[in-house]
Amino acid sequence: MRRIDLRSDTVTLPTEEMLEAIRNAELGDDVYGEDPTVNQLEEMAAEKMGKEAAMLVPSGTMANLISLMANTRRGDSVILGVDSHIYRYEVGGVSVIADLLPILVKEKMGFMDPAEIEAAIQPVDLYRAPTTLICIENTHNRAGGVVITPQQIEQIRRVADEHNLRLYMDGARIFNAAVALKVDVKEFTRHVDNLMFCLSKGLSCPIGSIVVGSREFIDRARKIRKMLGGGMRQAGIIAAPGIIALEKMIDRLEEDHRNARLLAEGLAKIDGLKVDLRTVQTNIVMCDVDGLGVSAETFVERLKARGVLINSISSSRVRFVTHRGIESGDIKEALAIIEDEARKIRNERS
Ligand code: TLP
Repeated sequence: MRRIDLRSDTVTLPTEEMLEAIRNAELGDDVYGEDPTVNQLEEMAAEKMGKEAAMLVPSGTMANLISLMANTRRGDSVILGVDSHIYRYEVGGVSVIADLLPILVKEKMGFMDPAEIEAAIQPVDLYRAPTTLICIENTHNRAGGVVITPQQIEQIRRVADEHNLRLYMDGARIFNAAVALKVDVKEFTRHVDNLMFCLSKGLSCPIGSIVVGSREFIDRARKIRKMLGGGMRQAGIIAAPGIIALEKMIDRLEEDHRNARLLAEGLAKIDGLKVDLRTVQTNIVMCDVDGLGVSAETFVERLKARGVLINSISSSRVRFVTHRGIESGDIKEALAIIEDEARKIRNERS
């Protein structure tokens, strides 16, 4: 049976050109700062983001953890979205390893209201864990890949400045945001102190994320990366496909967005499924299956048996992600299977 894998853009495989670049990469020991390919990628990333320096790490989770630690001191409090990846899917590293107290703010369409952020900031007194950092996520995964616009970030920046806080962006999919709004990625990055983005999602690299910020911040981050065991040696084999990703893989994200739209519009027409089309701005589609009378887990299993792979993200919601390797033909095929399976479920239940 053919598989149509819509679980995540993390399932993308490297291109032939990437594999070739890995084979030919010039290598050195990156713990000594001597891997020329890593150095080239880090310089490119810093430049692209309009920041002084950058550092390659194995994963987005490690990038977030290191950034939390490099931006704060143990015992500080940090403002996080209640639906943020850092809070929900990173095994509590923010508390367990970074020793930070999360202060949660609800997002609406992925965006935390600046007034609510302001209200959440802990006053400086004898009793409170001082708030020193605000984290935003862009695009926002659980909100359905929605874009937090440069104007929205600017509003949060104002609150950060007024209270002398740092602003960090989990930009795992920041290029999806830039492509969706057709603006330079610096429009987003210029309002934050530092950020991370992932090479291993829509950009199709096998491994890797990059932390970007001021030279001082990255120096601190390097030390923390070493402490966490993330210092890598001939990491040029990871960096080589990263260079290709930054040069060639960004513009094609547009195609993933078109496919997500096609999928979302198709799903919205199926009886029992609900999609909020306003949230479909990039490569993620959230879909409510409540109307079918089955749980999201059951729906996922039923589709898996037909070769369509997706993830459930709550008891009633499932997530579809488009990526390189999924063509519009695959979307149409998946929609036909989903429609058929939804009809069967409805019949069984009537
Ligand atoms: N997200 C993964 C899963 O962990 C849910 C996915 O399939 O979407 N920030 C954001 C916004 C992310 O979506 C992810 C990965 C990460 C950080 C962590 O990156 P990795 O998986 O490289 O540790």
